[in-house]
Amino acid sequence: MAVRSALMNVMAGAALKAARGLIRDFGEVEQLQVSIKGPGDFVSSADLKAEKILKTELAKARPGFGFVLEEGGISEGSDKSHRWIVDPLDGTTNFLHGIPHWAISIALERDGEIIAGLVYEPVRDEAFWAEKGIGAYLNDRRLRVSARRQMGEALIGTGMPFRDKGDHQRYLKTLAPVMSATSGVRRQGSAALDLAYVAAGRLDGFWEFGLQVWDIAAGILLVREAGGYVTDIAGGHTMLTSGDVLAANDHLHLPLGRLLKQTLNPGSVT
Ligand code: 2AM
Ligand code: CA
Repeated sequence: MAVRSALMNVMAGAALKAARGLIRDFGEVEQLQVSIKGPGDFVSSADLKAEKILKTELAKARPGFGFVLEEGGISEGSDKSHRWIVDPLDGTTNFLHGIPHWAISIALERDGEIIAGLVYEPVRDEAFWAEKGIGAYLNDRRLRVSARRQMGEALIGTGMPFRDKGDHQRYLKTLAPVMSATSGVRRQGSAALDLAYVAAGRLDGFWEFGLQVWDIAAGILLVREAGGYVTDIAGGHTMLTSGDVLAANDHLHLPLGRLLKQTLNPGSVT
């Protein structure tokens, strides 16, 4: 049985409290699908309420720490080494449409390094958590990335740009070769959960461009602590600034990276 640190207990406690409100609101969202106004404003307020609970609970337990909040932005704390990176509702579009695939993501950064991460999926009550040097867990079970070695057997997650966001042509270039090379591509709508699923071995890899730090900070630690690799698409370490992410198990990170690099930059890979 995994023994959570005091810190992880604080993170899990905050997530559980925020999740109770989100679950209640998610129940309402279904009813609102058929209303003329739709659930849009209702979901924005659910998101804000959850963020407020998370901020209050985390600040109560560790008063000096700073925050990077999806909705509330950056606030500095008296303790300059620590800050919480929080996405109160990752997968908002799913939530809005009544699709039960969304999560709360909380990461703790110490001196620029992520040392703890939690991605909590309230509908299935799945807490994916990791602490640096300690490992990754799903509830009480130790996680390990999948052992698949063949691209042809791999199931790969992704996130697509939408509306006027991101470079659609660049993304589409990367989609075609992954579709051909693998056993399937999934676009599930929550980057935090996609990374948690790579850590849990449900997905063998994942790539997306232009994500925000709160989408990925906890998930990156989860994948690494589960024995996987996370880089940007070129194999570098700019994920938290560029938002470009390539995560995979230890066998498939290299071939998947090659495939993506080759299509974006033909001639770059020998
Ligand atoms: P969010 O739900 O916190 O906004 C998936 O591609 C990622 O993009 C998610 O982590 C999601 O985070 C973000 N995203 C923002 N708006 C989106 C949209 N309209 N459709 C899909 N993903 C969106
Ligand atoms: Ca998000």
